[in-house]
Amino acid sequence: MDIFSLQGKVAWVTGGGRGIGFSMTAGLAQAGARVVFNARSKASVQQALTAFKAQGVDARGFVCDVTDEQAVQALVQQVEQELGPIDILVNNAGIIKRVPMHEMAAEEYREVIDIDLVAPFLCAKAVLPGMMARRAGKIVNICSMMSELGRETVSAYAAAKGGLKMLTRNIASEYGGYNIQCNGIGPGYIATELTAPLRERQPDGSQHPFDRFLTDRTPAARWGSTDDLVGPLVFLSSRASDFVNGHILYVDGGILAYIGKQS
Ligand code: NAP
Ligand code: GCO
Repeated sequence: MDIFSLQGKVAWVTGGGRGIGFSMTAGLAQAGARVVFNARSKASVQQALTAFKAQGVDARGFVCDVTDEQAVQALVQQVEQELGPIDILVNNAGIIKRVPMHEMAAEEYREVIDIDLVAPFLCAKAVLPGMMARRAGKIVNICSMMSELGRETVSAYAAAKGGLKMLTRNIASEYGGYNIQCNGIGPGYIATELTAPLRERQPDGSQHPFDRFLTDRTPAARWGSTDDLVGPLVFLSSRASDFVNGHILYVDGGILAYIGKQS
């Protein structure tokens, strides 16, 4: 079953220094890829390299803010000179701001859109020419439950992730003829820094209301772990998915299929 092997491939995971991106970077390496990641500071890159080394993962790290088109282009050029063509791009870098929309500043809204929706466009635009020339490539965009559902306080994030779903489908439509597959992964609720505020214990030591709500709303009755995303990503990065294009693979423990437990 070497159709799942990534041997000899070069993979770039944006924001791969921690959280979901860290596990995905390690998972792609374990599947045989040479892996590259970026973070916004040298300290973050160094911290991640130390953690990767401790796990026996030989990763290359770059300081790059994915909203900076020149920096993105420079990263791709350097990687392609030093390691060879980028075969797999994982648009993972992302932020969230939880603010009631009527109280959200325009600058806050724009920052979320810039990182979660404009940056995936910039990174895909940077790798597409090489993929087109080679007539092969994999782009995986990390979407969200909020690509399908709304909830209070996450208007900017839901707009960005809804847009990312359609950007995924449009890249698939526009570049499928070059044997480039662009798909999305829609994680459910995953235990990382980004969702830590939704799990932290209340002052009286009780469970966070959202934590209880979420586990009741998930057939698997648990939060996802970053490792739950590795298998789906290896699939969408490998030959095994060469005829899968424009698909959003939800890895959510069944949330989107479930009306929720009667309380
Ligand atoms: P996280 O732990 O906060 O990590 C976010 C990563 O994105 C960090 O590595 C961060 O790097 C990087 N990043 C943010 N802005 C950046 C920028 N402008 N330039 C470069 N890197 C940037 O979040 P996470 O939970 O792993 O989320 C990763 C992705 O999964 C996001 O797209 C998120 O929307 C999505 N997602 C998360 C969940 C969940 O439940 N956790 C569910 C669905 C989707 P720095 O070190 O530079 O800050
Ligand atoms: C939130 C959470 C979610 C998750 C994820 C769900 O505040 O609702 O942060 O948005 O991060 O995107 O798939």
